[in-house]
Amino acid sequence: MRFQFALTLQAIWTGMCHAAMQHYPAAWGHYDVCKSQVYSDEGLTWDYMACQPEAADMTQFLKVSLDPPNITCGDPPETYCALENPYMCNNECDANTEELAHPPQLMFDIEGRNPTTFWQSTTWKKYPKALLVNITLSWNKTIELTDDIVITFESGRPEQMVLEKSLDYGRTWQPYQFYATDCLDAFTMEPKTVQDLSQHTLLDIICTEDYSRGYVWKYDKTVRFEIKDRFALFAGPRLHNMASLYGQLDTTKNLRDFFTITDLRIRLLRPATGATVVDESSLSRYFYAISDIKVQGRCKCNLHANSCVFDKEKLSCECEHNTTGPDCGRCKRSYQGRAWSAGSYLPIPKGTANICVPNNIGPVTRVCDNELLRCQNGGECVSNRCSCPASHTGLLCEKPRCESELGGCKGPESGQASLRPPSLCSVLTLLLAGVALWRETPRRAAAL
Ligand SMILES: [Ca+2]
Repeated sequence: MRFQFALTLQAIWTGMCHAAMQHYPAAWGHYDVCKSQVYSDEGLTWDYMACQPEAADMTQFLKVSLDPPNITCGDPPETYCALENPYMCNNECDANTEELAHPPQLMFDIEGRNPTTFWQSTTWKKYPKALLVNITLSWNKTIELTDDIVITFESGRPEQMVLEKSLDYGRTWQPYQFYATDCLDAFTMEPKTVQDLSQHTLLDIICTEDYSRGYVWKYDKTVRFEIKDRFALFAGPRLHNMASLYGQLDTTKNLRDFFTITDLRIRLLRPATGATVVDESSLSRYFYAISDIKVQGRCKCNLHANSCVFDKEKLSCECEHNTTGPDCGRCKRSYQGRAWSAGSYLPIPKGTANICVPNNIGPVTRVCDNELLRCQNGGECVSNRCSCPASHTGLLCEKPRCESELGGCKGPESGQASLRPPSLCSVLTLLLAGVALWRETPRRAAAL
C-alpha cells in the first residue's frame, strides 16, 4: 500500500516537476505534432495540440511575374557595359541563346556554382524616363515569414526601391520597407535602420539607406528585409525566448498579420549609377540584375496542420483537428458544434488546439466517435451509432432503460431497481469481509 502510494506520489511529482523543468528549443520550429494518443480513465484517447508546418524555402512554390512584361533584356539582343567602366562593354544579353539569356527564373535556381545565374532588365536607354520594374512573387496561399528576405543583386544595388506585400492575393498592397541612397530625397522619409525599432514601433514602415550605398556595391550585393531582428525585439537577440514572441503573436493580430503574406512585390525605381550624375553618353551601364531571392516561411494553417502539400501548382495545408480549407480556416461540415477558432500558441509548449467538435443536433448520421462523443455505460460506437447494453438506451446510452419502461425505475419489474440492492449488498459484504479479515489476522499470527 505504502509502495503504491509512493508510486502515485512519484507520478504526480514527475508530471508536475517535469513540466516545470522542461527546456524548450530556441528554434522557430516546434509545434510539430497535431495530436497524440494517450491513456486516460476512458482508455485510449486523442490529445490535441496546436501544430504548424516546418519552415521551408518558399521560393520553390511561387509564381513570378514582371511588369512591364517585356522588361527582361535580350529581345532584341543588346550589349551592356560595366557600371564602373563605360569602356568595358563586352557583355551581351540575347533571349534566344540559352547561354546569353537572363530569364526571371534564374533568380530562384540553386546558386553556389560559378558563374552565378541571374535575371537582368533592359538597359536605361530611355533616360531620363524612369526605369521602373515590378517583380511580383505570388504563392496563391497565405504564408508566414520566418527569416529575412534577402535579394542578391548581380548589378549594383538599386538607388531607390520599395518592398511591398499583399495579404489578399495581390488586390491591395502595403509597403514593407523603403530603400534609397537618400531617403529624404527619394521618399521624404527620415533614414532609419531596424535597430531604431522597439517593441512599440515594430510595425512602423521605415526607409533605410543601409542597402543602397553606391560605391561599395561590388562587395556588398544584398538587400534585406530583416525579419529576425524584428522577432528579436520580443524573443531576445539570439531568439532564445520564443515563448515571449509566440505569446505576442497569439494576442496581437496586427503583429501576426505583419509577418503574413500571399504575395511580395519588389518595385525597382532607380538603378545603381555609382555617381550623382547619370552619364547620358553611356546608358548601357545602367540596369537591374538579380541573381538570387531568399524567402523562408511556412504555410499558414492557423495552427491546425503540421504539413503543407504542393499539388497541381498549389500549396495547401493538410488540415487536422476536424478543420478544412486551404488555411484550415473553417470546420468540416459535420464538425460545426461550435464556432471555428484558430489554434493558439498558449500555453507553451503544447498550445491549445481549439479543435472543431461534431454537430450537436438530434438524430444525425454521426452520433458518436472514438474521440469526443463516446458512448456511455459500456456502449460501443459502431458506424457512428452507439450499440447500447441491455440496461441502457439513448443516443449515447446515457439513459437507464427502466426510465422509459412502465412504472419507471422504481417499479418492481425495473431492471435498474432490481440491480440496486445486490450491488449495494455486495459492496457492504466486501467491506465487512475486509474488516473481519483485518481483525482475524493478528490473532492467527499470535496462534502461529
Ligand atoms: Ca541564380
